[in-house]
Amino acid sequence: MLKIWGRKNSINVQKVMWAVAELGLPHTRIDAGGQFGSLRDVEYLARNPNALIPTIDDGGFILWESNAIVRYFADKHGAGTLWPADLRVRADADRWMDWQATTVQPPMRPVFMGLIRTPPEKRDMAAIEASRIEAEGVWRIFDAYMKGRTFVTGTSLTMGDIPVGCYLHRWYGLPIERPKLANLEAYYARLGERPAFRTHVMMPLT
Ligand SMILES: N[C@@H](CCC(=O)N[C@@H](CS)C(=O)NCC(=O)O)C(=O)O
Repeated sequence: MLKIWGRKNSINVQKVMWAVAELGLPHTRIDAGGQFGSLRDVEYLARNPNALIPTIDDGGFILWESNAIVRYFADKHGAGTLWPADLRVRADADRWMDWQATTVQPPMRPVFMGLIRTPPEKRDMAAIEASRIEAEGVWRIFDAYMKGRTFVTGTSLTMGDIPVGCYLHRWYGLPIERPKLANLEAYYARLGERPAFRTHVMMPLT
């Protein structure tokens, strides 16, 4: 049985759980990280020397890095759905997954950590606002791209939607000022129609 280590409220675990639910894969999830600890246990470090979640064990094959795990499941179980058959569509999906990791995550992290995981008296509001402005610029790029599109690569959900979709929930869940971006909002609402997204991603930010 597929094993997944990681607490439910971790955005990187949410990517994996959303993919697993879209694909209907039997699995066991083991709470780890955050209040559950155990990431520095010898057994966990042997699986993932970064002491981070998520990590999976698929029949003895150990993998970490959330986007790599989503790609692995998509390739293994999602031919023609999460894993587009066409090379160029797949490259497009892949591109937006890398874009989340390299472009969305850096400005989003300080806003999330500052407002959700830092007590009010310890917040650096100027730094949080600078990152919020930067994140807004990044979401404007995606809003423009999504004009006329249903999902990231076209008319159906692929692996390319998963990382960016998780971060979009975070963007809309943060107690911040946001511009009205119609394509982004419509896309977020569309993701919210999916049971797998609602169950594994659409939870309060903690
Ligand atoms: N690039 C890694 C980042 C993993 C990561 O930063 N995980 C965070 C949770 S989102 C973590 O393990 N934090 C320590 C903890 O939860 O105790 C990935 O995408 O899997």
